[in-house]
Amino acid sequence: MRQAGRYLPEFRSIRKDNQDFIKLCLNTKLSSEITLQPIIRFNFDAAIVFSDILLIPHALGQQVNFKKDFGPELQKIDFEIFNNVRKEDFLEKLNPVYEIIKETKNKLSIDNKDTIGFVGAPWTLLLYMLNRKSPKEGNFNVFQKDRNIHNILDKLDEFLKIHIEEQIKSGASIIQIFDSWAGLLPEKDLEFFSYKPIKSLVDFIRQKKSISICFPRNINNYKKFVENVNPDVINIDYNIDPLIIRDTIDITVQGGLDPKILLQNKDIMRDEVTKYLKTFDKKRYIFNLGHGVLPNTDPDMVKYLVDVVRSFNGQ
Ligand code: 1CP
Repeated sequence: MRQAGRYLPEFRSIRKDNQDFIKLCLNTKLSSEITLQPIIRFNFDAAIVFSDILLIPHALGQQVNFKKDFGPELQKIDFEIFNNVRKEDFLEKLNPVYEIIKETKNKLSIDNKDTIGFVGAPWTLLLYMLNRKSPKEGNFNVFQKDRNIHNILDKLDEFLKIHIEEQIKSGASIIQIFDSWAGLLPEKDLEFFSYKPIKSLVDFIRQKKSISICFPRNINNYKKFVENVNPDVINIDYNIDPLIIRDTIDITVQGGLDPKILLQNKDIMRDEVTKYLKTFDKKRYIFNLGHGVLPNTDPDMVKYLVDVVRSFNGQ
């Protein structure tokens, strides 16, 4: 959940000198350093590789720019290029990501910590690729009938598997699948756009003897998602009541805490963190947030949060 994010001064300092975000993600030396920054500072149990879900459209020939105070901006898909991308060229473009994972794994294996690789879910990527900017302002329904949808989803399935396999080969022991915009789908479309394409990736990850964590942000029915997709771990968002999750879901649960809680004082934060830990005390639970750390978070609050989690004794 955005471990490096924008709240760490050591990240911001590198970012200031590297305005081109995609280029930074493909800079092995700097991205390896960024991946380890939060581990050095907080001693988290696992590191998520510093990269981005939008490197996939980039590697499929669609130009992506991250604009200051705006977010990602994508050029129109050129289907002449998109339909003819070769596996070798895709892997060559993304090779720095695999190098970052190898380097991270080498450094972390001494401490027995996992390296987490990740991909965006097909629906979330499709949305960015067709909407060409963040869908947070709405207006995404306009392309529900776009005739290219099947073609794009098929390509994403093929190339996301290539990307997942290479991350596993490079040393990622867990793959997290971010369906950040699953919550925008009406109930009737969840099966086609979210469950089915994610299940294909989850099955693939299992076949490769790795572990999958799914994050279908803001959906109403996590039980149905888990029944349909069958991932190893489900990461919940902060809008869902953890008690409902505890009582309806049997697989390992991760996350949930609202990142805004880290903007409160330490006492409030300790109570909220403890609420999650107590709720899942008798279950398999991985503490994490319900979405990324916010840019205006004080790193000391993250440090305190780790202390609270580590010292929890079930009382
Ligand atoms: O520690 C880390 O930072 C981990 C690496 C990581 C991950 C796992 C980054 C770096 N991005 C992601 C995933 C990601 N990227 C998601 C899924 C998780 C989520 O919902 O947050 C999404 C939707 C993106 C797309 C993206 N990347 C956006 C658009 C968000 C929106 O509102 O539509 C933006 C702004 C980014 C930039 C980005 N990616 C990562 C960082 C640290 C940043 C911020 C960079 C900066 O502004 O300096």
